[in-house]
Amino acid sequence: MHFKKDFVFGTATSSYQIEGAHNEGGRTPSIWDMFCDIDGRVFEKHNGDVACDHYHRYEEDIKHIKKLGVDTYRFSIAWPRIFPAKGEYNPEGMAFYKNLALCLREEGIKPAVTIYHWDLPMWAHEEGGWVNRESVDWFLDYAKVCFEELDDIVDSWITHNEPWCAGFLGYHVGVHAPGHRDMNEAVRAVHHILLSHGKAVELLKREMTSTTPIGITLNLSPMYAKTDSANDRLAMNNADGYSNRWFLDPVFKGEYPVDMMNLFSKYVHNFDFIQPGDMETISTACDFFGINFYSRGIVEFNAANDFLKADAYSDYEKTGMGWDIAPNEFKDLIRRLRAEYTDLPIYITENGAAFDDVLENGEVHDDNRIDYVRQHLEAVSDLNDEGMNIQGYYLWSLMDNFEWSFGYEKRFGILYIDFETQERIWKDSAKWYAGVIADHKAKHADSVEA
Ligand code: IFM
Repeated sequence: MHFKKDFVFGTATSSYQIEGAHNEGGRTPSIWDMFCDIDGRVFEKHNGDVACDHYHRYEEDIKHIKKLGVDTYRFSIAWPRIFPAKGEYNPEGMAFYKNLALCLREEGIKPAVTIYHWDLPMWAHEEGGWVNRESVDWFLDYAKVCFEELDDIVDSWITHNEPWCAGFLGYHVGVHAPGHRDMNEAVRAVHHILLSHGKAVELLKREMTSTTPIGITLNLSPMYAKTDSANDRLAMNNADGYSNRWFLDPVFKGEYPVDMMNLFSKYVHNFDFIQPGDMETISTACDFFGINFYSRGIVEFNAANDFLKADAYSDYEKTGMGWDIAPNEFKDLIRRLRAEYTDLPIYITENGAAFDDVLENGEVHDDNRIDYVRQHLEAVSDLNDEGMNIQGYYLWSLMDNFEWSFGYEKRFGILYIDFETQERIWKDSAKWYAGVIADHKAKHADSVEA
């Protein structure tokens, strides 16, 4: 594999998954604190109260990031640290992220900042959360103060991480906070999340005339039909609509896919929450497009399912999450995005894998993770040879962390966390990734060409 000189290597985390300090610095609870507290929602009732204690150990963590040699580090801001109550700005919360960004910069690491990675403040949830259109204004107040305070020390902004999870997993499937199971709510929540994205882009670029690049990150899974039958192809189309097109079409084409509106209309009796001008706002031009890729989907027809689809058996090798390892399908996805949606520079804002790591004599030999990342980096390299313009890659994740409803049971990190002692231990994958980056830099050290 080979990359142009200015290709950026990074690693990523998110606030609730690593910070801990749940009741310090003025922070109030988010929907995830509430969700973790409900019996049966999160593996062994784990929560983010302490997590990786990154809030107190961020300086140590930056040393690890520096040692990896990455160009950039992606983290998210916890909304309840910034607005612990409605309309109440908390400078102490902002100070944490300012320090973090400044320390990263001092080490020559570019901060890539996600504004929303799922920790909605409880005060917002109590007023209807994302289902309430006012959430767009609350988000804008929050984004505005982030831009005002941090724009000069941030290298790129991501408005939202994976609206599919925040919207559909949170309000339709119910396996993420707030744990609702209501399609009507989910479709409205997604709309308001996307609208808040568009408005934040307008705010930064038009009103504040900032030149800092801004984009959105979608998690996308290419879908395949189990067989070529008309039924399975229908299932594939619906799965693709639910996971991918419901987000891609509004962001890049300014419209929701009509076939999916039709399908959703069994639960969503009117679409009057889509107000004049909304779709133009949602499709406001961004500077880049962030993609989180983990796996593909393979589906078959199932008449008993609301959307006429069900996951089908696949004989692919799997990660510890049971997800198919599918670098070729990742290539299909990127080619399709280029053909059907956008010419924007692409960043892979997350890619990585959980495996059942074993810590033995202070070492973790995670060859499976190395293979996974290598295969996807090779795919990026091949795609760029085809002219796909992928400008960077963020490995998920810097360290083992709170994997949402799976708690600490699933480990995605390249640093192993001993959650008893908070010791950070380099897995083989971290050493390998550092080597890939060092080789890349050495290769380009003297070259002037891109
Ligand atoms: O841990 C998550 C992350 O928060 C969002 N993208 C997927 C990761 C792995 O499930």
